[in-house]
Amino acid sequence: MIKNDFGLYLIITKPFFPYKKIAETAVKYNVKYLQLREKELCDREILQAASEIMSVTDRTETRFVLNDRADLAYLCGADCLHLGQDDISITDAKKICGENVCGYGLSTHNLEQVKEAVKLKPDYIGFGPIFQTPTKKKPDPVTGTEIIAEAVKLAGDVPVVAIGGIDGENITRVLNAGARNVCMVRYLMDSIHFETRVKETVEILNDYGL
Ligand code: TZP
Ligand code: MG
Repeated sequence: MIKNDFGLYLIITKPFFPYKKIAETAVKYNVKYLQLREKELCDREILQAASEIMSVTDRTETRFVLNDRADLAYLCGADCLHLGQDDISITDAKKICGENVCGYGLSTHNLEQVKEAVKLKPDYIGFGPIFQTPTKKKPDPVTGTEIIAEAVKLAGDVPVVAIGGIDGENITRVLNAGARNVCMVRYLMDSIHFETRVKETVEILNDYGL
């Protein structure tokens, strides 16, 4: 089975450091996806943040992903758009974004949703919350680590990004359970040790062949 796994997926939410610094670090460590997920910013602030991030990621291997908003993704020329189960469908998003946005990611929270999501051929799917998380306002039930391998199997060649409550302590449990791509929001964003933590996480992923 061909897999397109990539290791670390970065989501920017209320970062301790400026957006530009986060983007520079993502590019430095060759992070494939860098998502802007700011639920409390107004539209203009999101576009401003997107522009700051893309001034760094443009013409690099790091793809800029905008969360939730097809209209803003079209306007800023994001590389990808990330949609949740309650957002508009990929089909509708494509009507808004046209050729301006090349890739789509989808959130899933259980195995049934994974099965449905892969039919839409997204670039990757998010799967979780693996552990409890305060980052999401109304989180879905925790999946635990036991069903990660099944989610990965069901997804076939679509990369699965494990998300939710993952940190430097429990990441190896997630990887040992079969995850090949991980996202940690608070652990990385809400810390003065952001760059060190990215570096250490990338080293752990490297140890797993990622
Ligand atoms: N989707 C499922 S859990 C989650 C999202 C966006 C938030 C994960 O944040 P953290 O801080 O890594 O628990
Ligand atoms: Mg959403």
